[in-house]
Amino acid sequence: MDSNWIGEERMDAIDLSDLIPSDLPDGREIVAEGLALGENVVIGESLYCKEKGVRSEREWREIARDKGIPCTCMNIGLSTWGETRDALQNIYEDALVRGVRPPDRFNLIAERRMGLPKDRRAEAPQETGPCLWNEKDWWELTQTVPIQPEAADNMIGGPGSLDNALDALRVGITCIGVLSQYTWRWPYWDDETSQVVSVVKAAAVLASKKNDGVVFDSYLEDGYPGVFHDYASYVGWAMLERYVAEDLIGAAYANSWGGLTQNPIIKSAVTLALEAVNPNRVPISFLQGDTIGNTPDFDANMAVLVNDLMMSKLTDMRYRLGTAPLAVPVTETERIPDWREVAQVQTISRKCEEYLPLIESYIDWKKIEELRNQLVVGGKQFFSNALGTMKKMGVDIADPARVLIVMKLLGPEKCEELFGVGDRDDSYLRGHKPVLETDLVRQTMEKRQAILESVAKMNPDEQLRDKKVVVASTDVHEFAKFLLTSTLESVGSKVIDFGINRDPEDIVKVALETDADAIVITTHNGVARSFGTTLVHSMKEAGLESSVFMGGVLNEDIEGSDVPVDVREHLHKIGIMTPDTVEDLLGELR
Ligand code: B12
Repeated sequence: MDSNWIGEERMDAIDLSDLIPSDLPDGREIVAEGLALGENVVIGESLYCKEKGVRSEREWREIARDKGIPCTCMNIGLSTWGETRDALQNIYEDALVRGVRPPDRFNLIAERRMGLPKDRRAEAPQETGPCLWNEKDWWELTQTVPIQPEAADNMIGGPGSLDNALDALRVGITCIGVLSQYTWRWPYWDDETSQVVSVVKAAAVLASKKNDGVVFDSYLEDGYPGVFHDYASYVGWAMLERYVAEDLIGAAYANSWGGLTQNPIIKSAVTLALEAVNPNRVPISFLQGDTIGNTPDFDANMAVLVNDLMMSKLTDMRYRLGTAPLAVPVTETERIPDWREVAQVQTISRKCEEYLPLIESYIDWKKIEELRNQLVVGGKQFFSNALGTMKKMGVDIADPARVLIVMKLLGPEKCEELFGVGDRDDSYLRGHKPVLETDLVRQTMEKRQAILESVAKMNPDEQLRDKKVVVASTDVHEFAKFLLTSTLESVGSKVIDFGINRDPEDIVKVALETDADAIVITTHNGVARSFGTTLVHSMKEAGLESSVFMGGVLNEDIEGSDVPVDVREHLHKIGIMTPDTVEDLLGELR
């Protein structure tokens, strides 16, 4: 065994304290500033809290938990806030007409620009989702219908975190996220220090309102867990986030998770493991429904939906978690769902509740608890590996800003390689045999195998060998990029993997530097048209003539449509090719 092993972990000469930017202020001072700022904030009253007679969503969840009242959640975010507001109204009225309880809460899936400081939003590239532009928009979040909002995507995590935390509290939103998104990069924003400072300060504002029931939420898969290979690492990561949010900043921290897991039994075990490392029992904000089991057959997706919902609800009921399962519309795999599609699955979700008492006592929970226990042991080990290593390497682990930035700059692969648990085994990508392999990684590896086999049958010829290809993702979605790079490598192309969250101008720079034959872009966030246009424009300016391919979700918000529309025709007009599959890409690359 070489001398670089720390416990079971290999350090490969990384010094974690070297990752800390020299301009990062003391995190404790940032917390003090945030706490002081929070003192002056008056929390508004939402229609939901008013109706329930509580001061915060958390207060109601604890009541619901004690009394066994099931809660539900939905994601919503159409092209503009106005359309989203009208959809909320429609969903609420639809539930009343159908005679089911309306949803308890919604996650506002705001557009990525909301993650930037207020004064930078108007000039930033538009993606899919609503932006809140003024005080009226914010107030309407809590005053349109008695469904409690979570200020979720792009609220806390980016450089605009502080602005959003203050606005959300003022209008009566008492659950605000998403801590894990601090690992994201926002378009044209590379100042890590100011981003982390804003997150820590916003978290401290929430900490100042902890006794009023305010909760700091984190949807785990938006951060590193979304690409971890082992569910034990999920649990360890959640412990790390909780350590920063609760122990170092003083906020009440909640997790939410679930979208990238298809197996309902595994989902139940992981949920219970997350609850077992939640000493203050802040209710898990929501359990996201499965988003990876769905296919283009929307009818078949009903089975995915109901299996997922039933097991989440049964787990919630049996263990009194006080969480809110989130029903995923059956069309979600293809597009942002409209209000009818959201209302449809909300009704199904409420109807499922009627079957819970009939089934619950027949389930062998012992097996699930055994799995939970293994994940808890693994998660605790991951947590202690991470903190122990940071401490040993001179990182001040009592400073929330330092702990966060080290974890961020380390990156998810290294993070799991170094701190991950499970027996050491180099035949696994991260160097450990996972305690429990994640569903998405398993699925992606199966897809990869299938593509590689079909490509091998195509007899890839000399023309593909030695082609220089830059591959990049415009956003956080990285599994397609992994499939693209591994397929291109398998046919001998020289791949320049430019990573995720890339701006068009930077891609052009790299293509020029490497004299690339082709640029291959994977994109999902509904920016395909503007991204492609800027890319082609930058290429022209730079005199670059590489061929360009795009794939993934090729749509964008267009005036007059409340959901993004297909933009392939436009891309073709400006010379961008859009092969349907990775195999087709090889054909067109030749
Ligand atoms: C996993 C996932 C995530 C994970 C990503 C984890 C990660 N580290 O990669 C998380 C939870 C972080 C996430 C976040 C978001 N997501 Co998401 N996500 C998905 C999901 C469920 C699966 C995508 C995936 O990885 N599939 C597996 C890969 C292997 O398949 P694939 O991407 O489809 O790629 C295949 C083909 O498309 C093709 N392909 C892909 N690219 C290319 C390129 C070329 C050149 C070629 C030839 C082929 C090709 O080849 C692949 C193999 O077959 C989809 C919904 C779905 N079920 O598809 C939504 C989805 C893509 N996400 C969506 C959105 C909106 C977001 C967010 C913006 C939401 C938000 N506001 O916060 C954020 C992104 C924020 C950011 N900073 O970028 C939307 C996009 C909607 C749209 N444009 O209409 C989708 C469709 C869900 C939805 N309906 O709302 N997401």
